[in-house]
Amino acid sequence: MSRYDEYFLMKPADVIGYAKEKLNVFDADADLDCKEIGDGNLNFVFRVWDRKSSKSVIIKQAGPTARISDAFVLSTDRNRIESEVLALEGRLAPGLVPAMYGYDSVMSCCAMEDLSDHQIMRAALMQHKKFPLFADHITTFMVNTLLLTTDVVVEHKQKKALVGQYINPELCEITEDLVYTEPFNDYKGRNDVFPPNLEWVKRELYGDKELRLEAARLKFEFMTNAQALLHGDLHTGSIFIKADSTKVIDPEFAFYGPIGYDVGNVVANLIFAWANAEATIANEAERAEYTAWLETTIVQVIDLFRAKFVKAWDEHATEVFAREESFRDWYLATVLRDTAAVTGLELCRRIVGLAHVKDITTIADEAARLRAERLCLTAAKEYIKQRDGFRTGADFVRPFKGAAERFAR
Ligand code: SR1
Ligand code: MG
Repeated sequence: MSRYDEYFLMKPADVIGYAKEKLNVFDADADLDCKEIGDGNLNFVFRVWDRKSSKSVIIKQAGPTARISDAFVLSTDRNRIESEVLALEGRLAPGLVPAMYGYDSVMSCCAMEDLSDHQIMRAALMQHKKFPLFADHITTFMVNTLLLTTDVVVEHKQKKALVGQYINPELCEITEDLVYTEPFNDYKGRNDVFPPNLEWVKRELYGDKELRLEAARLKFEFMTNAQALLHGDLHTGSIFIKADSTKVIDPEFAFYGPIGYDVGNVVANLIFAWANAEATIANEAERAEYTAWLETTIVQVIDLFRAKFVKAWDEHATEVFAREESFRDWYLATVLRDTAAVTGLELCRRIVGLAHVKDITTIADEAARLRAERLCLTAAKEYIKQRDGFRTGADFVRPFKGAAERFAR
């Protein structure tokens, strides 16, 4: 009998015992310490380290409700999904996710590589750090994990089995509500709008009938287009980074959905970094340099994604129609259309919805925050409504730069 034979929510002392008993990571005489370091909305993340050696490990445990609010009652099966998807992503995109050491279905926890030498990307961008390799790394991650799990590449019965393996109803419901519905009607009354912006949001989002209709269409595409195995929450808080390394973490929202959901999340969160830099860097030359780097990065994310997608398609496609003239280009155009739409949805939901981003909430000056929010939301509407017109990286930069010009500083 072990005290870990029945599920309970662990505290740091329990995690030390767990690491000693269940993991094959530390020496028998290890002197372990542990700290809870999670800052996400759902789970508990523990770092365990040996004071005697340099060994350390991360243990992530799922609780029965979301950390952000007990109102979200969630199956702890999300930890299985996260563990299995991280292992699969590690095979499809080697070096771009943490190494997995194991998954425990009783304790709903998993053990993985400690990435303490990296930094959460959102925090690094808010410190105005540049990562010249990021666009290359993240586009390899996206093309390999997304295109290589579609019907274009995977045998269709096997792909349907994967769809079943990664059915993720509760976490999908969170996205359906928080991303695709509430920003446009606040129907659950849980939006959290910056008070000085409330009337503007009511008019420009809730009051825009055309926008609501587009959100409804996109919501139904999200729920029914089982295109690829998504990460499902690919924002800059789900990425650990350092100069020469990018590691994607936290795929607990994974399920089979539209590819553009992941790509759009990356683009939108780079735009949040841009809006933060634009609002907070006082020195004009520094501001221009850093925002220009972010713009270049967005251009590269889209253009490298396109180029790698085409190359991987030509190398790996097995579907009989994959080489039908123009089919590949039509398919990629639909992915870029969805990417534009999700860029807009993510911009909206992080500003008016329940789950915010620090890039915006930490802008201390009220007028500057108001302007940052409005320029993001104005661009968001263009990404959603004009989504058919987005093809190149340059297309993706135009809406927020244009909106910034329209709102005087
Ligand atoms: C209730 S969870 C709120 C948000 O946190 C996660 O990271 C996802 O982005 C989700 O939408
Ligand atoms: Mg997360």
